Amino acid sequence: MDPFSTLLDLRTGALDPQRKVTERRLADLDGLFAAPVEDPQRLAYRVLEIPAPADNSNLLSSTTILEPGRVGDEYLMTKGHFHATRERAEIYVTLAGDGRLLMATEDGRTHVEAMAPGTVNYVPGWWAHRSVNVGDEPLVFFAVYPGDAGYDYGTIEEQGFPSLIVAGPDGPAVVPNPRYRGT
Ligand code: PAN
Ligand code: ZN
Repeated sequence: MDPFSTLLDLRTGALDPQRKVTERRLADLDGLFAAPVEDPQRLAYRVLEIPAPADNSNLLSSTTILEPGRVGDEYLMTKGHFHATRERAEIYVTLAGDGRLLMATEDGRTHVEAMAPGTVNYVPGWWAHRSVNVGDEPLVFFAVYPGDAGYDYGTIEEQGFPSLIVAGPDGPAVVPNPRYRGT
């Protein structure tokens, strides 16, 4: 393939040219939140991808724009996933907003990192990852990952994350997930 460039707007995360776009509405996040979803058509997040061949010789990259808001006491968040090729790592660079990167291993360990403009989060292989918007503005981050990382959403759909990030009286709080079904 030939080299190419894309313009990344460092404030909004917009890509020019914009190629593949994935939209997730609350209806697509069915069962993610403990409380019922009242507005299923509401946009939760968009992923704008810079396509490349999905193999280990290439790097994929994308912007995620995660809207602010809550369902019950849980903040809007991404579905979250392990990489289908478990050992594949990833880098997140936050451009805007206030977030938390919730990570978990298959044996139930949790790790939370802050996401703020300029934060570079390193997600090692074997760690499931979910971003959570704890602020009042869109949370925008740019991600880079190996082309063959892939997505395993099923494990998280079945088991959930061991911990949740909820709105507490003093702001965002990490609490055990009572619905966690992992080991
Ligand atoms: C990110 C995520 C993106 C959306 O690009 O795919 O933030 O989150 P979900 O895929 O969990 O819905 C990434 O981690 N790619 O590997
Ligand atoms: Zn990932």
